[in-house]
Amino acid sequence: METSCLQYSLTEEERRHFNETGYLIVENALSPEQVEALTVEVDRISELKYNEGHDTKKALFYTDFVKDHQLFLDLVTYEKTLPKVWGLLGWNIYMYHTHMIVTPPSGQEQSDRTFGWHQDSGRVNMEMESHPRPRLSLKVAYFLSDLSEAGRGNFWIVPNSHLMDTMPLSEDKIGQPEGAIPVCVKPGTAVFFDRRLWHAASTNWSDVTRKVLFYGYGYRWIRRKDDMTMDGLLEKSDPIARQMLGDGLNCNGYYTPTDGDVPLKIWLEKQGLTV
Ligand SMILES: O=C(O)CCC(=O)C(=O)O
Repeated sequence: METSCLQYSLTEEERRHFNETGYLIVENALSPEQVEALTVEVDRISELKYNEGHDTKKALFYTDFVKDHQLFLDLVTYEKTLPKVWGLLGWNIYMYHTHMIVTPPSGQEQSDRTFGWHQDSGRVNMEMESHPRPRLSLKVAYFLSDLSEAGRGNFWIVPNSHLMDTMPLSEDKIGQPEGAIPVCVKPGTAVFFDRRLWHAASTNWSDVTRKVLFYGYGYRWIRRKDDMTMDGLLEKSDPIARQMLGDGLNCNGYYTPTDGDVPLKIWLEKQGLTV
């Protein structure tokens, strides 16, 4: 990690916004060149999946993509976003899950059918006894296609809903919850969201294919949510990237880390920072 990343540290205003609303939008997190190069790789992978028989009208949900290209690996410790992640969660973190979503035009008539509203982490929400539910993790979504208009399969959220354990939805499955909004952003925007924020994927009624990369970060004692392939990646990664990929000295170190488990902590200390 280069110290130049510290210019992108979480500001107090960003912390306040994230804590209060459950999300944070960072425009121009990726340059147009990065967006273009990442899009080439996303298109290559989508093409492979379509050739393997994936329905070209249905959203492609592809996990564990970091192994598929250096550009994806580079984003794991991206200087414009990782400092904000550790600013929110602290240093005992790793990347527990990634998924790429490509949402082609659905060809469907626009409708008001209720989307699939949820908080992340599945059974955690039923089995963890506390109110409000604990934050535990967040995702950074990098938008590669132009979602500045609604109706393009936008990511939908209910701002300020992250401390709510339930979300009232209509029984007839028509309409979205009160306060719900489509996140309308330009290519290159990164959207950080608390796992507890009520959110949903939506139908793409436009003729623009939606392309997004999601990187999930959480505490090191949380299990990974997909294969999170590390083979071949650890060898070419620096110590902080290895921590983010899930490396460590032993299992006890997930709970009670020693310095060798958490190079990020050591690096921050060297910079005179405690998070
Ligand atoms: O595709 C989307 O916009 C929603 C993604 C989502 O629900 C998730 O990451 O949990």
